[in-house]
Amino acid sequence: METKKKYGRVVIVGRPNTGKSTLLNAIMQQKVAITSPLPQTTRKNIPVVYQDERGKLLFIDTPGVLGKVDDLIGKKVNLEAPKTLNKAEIILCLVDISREKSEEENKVIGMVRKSEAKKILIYNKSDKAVGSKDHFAEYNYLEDEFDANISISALKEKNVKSVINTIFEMLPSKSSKDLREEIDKRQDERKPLMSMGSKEYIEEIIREKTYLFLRKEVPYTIFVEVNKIIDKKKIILIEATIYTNADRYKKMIIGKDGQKIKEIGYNARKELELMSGRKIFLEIMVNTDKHWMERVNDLG
Ligand SMILES: Nc1nc2c(ncn2[C@@H]2O[C@H](COP(=O)(O)OP(=O)(O)OP(=O)(O)O)[C@@H](O)[C@H]2O)c(=O)[nH]1
Ligand SMILES: [Mg+2]
Repeated sequence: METKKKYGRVVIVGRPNTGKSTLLNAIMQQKVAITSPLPQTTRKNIPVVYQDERGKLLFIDTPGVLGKVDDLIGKKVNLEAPKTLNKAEIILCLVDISREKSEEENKVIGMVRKSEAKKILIYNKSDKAVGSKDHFAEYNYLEDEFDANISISALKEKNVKSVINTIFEMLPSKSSKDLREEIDKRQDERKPLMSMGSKEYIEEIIREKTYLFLRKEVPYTIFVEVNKIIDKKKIILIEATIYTNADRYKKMIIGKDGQKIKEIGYNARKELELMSGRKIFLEIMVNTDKHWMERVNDLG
């Protein structure tokens, strides 16, 4: 007799920087989303299908929900997570137990509360918060509201398997035909997000490295576009542009004697070469475009 496979949509939410994308990468055992210590590194919802012998899960990584946003991009990004919540069978609500709970967690918890999905409270960064430095106690009151709670380290890949196990245990053994079709279709149409053929992949890697090397305010002002990918036999030539909305930011991205952009380019190239096993020549230009935030619909 054929055993029934389980299907489910699992949305990952939390305030910025709680480790949502790190967790998704750990679940998938490959980099499907960029990560950084800065808030709203993820700018749009990222759907990825996980599959094992038990069934298929459509994970959706969402941008962290900010309490207050002033700029246009922040506002757009903040609308992404709420779009997904009514489409979930299960919600993973991530909190960072190495830092104090704040109004931002309350905002996320308020959103999660409204959903009828099953809910798992995930205490992340357990590696960082030991003994008196952890903030578990601030969430204790929520445990009754959630269907499960799990303490993990997404970065050290500790207890990530028990997240997957709990999800499969929670899902009903029967799923609707629509749900199965939706997830199967997603799996078919989605090439690995992170593949060299993907313009989006290269753009995201360059954005990640820019976040890594620049001061806090600059990253929010940037948008990366790959202009050309030319596959020569021995080398792949890539031309990309980092757009920012003010000349002073452009100066910071380029750095003194071009030092910053060199660092960004070097690190992006190294990672792309590692992933593709190919030699890469990467040229990055930096341009000011005051209106990119209004122009851009796809936040990729
Ligand atoms: N020590 C520790 N650091 C972690 C852990 N998980 C994530 N981080 C770090 O926390 C930072 C934020 O991780 P992300 O995965 O980008 O966080 P996010 O929730 O996706 O953030 P946004 O996309 O901005 O909402 C990165 O520097 C990660 O390396 C963890 O379990 N332990
Ligand atoms: Mg993220």
